[in-house]
Amino acid sequence: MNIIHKKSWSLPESSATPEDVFWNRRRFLTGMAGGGLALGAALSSRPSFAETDPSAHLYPVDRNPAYELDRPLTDEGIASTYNNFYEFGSHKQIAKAAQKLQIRPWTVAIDGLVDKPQTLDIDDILAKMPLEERLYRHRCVEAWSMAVPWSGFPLAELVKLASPTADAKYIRFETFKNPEVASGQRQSWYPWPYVEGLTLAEATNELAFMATGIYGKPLAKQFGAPIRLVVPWKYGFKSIKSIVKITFTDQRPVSFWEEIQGSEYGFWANVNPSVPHPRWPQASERLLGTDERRNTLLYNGYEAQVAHLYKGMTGERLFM
Ligand SMILES: Nc1nc2c(c(=O)[nH]1)N[C@H]1C(S)=C(S)[C@@H](COP(=O)(O)O)O[C@H]1N2
Ligand SMILES: [Mo]
Repeated sequence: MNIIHKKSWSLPESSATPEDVFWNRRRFLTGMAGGGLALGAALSSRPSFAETDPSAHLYPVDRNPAYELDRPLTDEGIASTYNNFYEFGSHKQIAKAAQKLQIRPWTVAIDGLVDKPQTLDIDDILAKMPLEERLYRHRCVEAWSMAVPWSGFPLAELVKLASPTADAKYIRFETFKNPEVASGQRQSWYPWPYVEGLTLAEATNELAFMATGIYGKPLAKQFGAPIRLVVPWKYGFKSIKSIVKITFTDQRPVSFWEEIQGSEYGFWANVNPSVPHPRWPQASERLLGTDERRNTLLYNGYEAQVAHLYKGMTGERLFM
């Protein structure tokens, strides 16, 4: 996403570590460390960032066949090296920097309008929740898209566990804040921490998903480990990464991008090809890792599941 306060020292995409240099360096180092025998193994596949994740044994999980794609899955190597995670830089090549994030211990606080505020350990969440795999499309407002196999559980399950009071109407999600680890958070003109929000009706829609894994493994850090939101009918910025706090509230949350530029990034941000964004026409999208463009679909193709949520809403900017 382009930022209004573009500073002269912010990196253009082209000046970041190129993917190939990055991977070659890793292979080289792996080969050195493991000696000659390890070199062959290191060359045969890209190393997984998730190698030491304590939840690795939980994956892969069974795929829920209800969610089908109309396009091939995006290549894992490509999706893992083209990320938006402004905490680690305002460009796409943040995968390496994101490895500094410590994902254990990790807790998620649940507070606000709930029967009993509580702080949950990520491994307790993983043990309690019914993990499944879902193939979803992902559409960034920058007009690129991907199709990936998430692992995780329905957000509705977490809402049930939280037991919101009758007054709760929205959920506010918050990402970690640690400028020592996340250099992007030293850029003080951004309103850290990253915040996002949903209505309770959206959060309990069947599509709203908490991802803890991807490609049959725990989430690599650049994808927002150890737990992130996935709301595939909305522009990608709604799918907040590395969540530490979930607050039930009767006030509509103001999200990170909305606070920066509310005229461009609203609360609803539902995908709609016929509502152009000031920076990007939204009629079509580039399929990440290919030369293909496709026409963008209303609600990113999830109209049947979510259109009813917005029936009769007037005076709301539903598509920005
Ligand atoms: N905390 C946090 N969450 C975030 C972002 C971010 O910068 N910080 N970027 C968002 C945007 S714009 C997109 S498109 C997706 C990208 O997810 P991916 O890198 O896993 O493809 O994450 C979203 N979640
Ligand atoms: Mo995005």
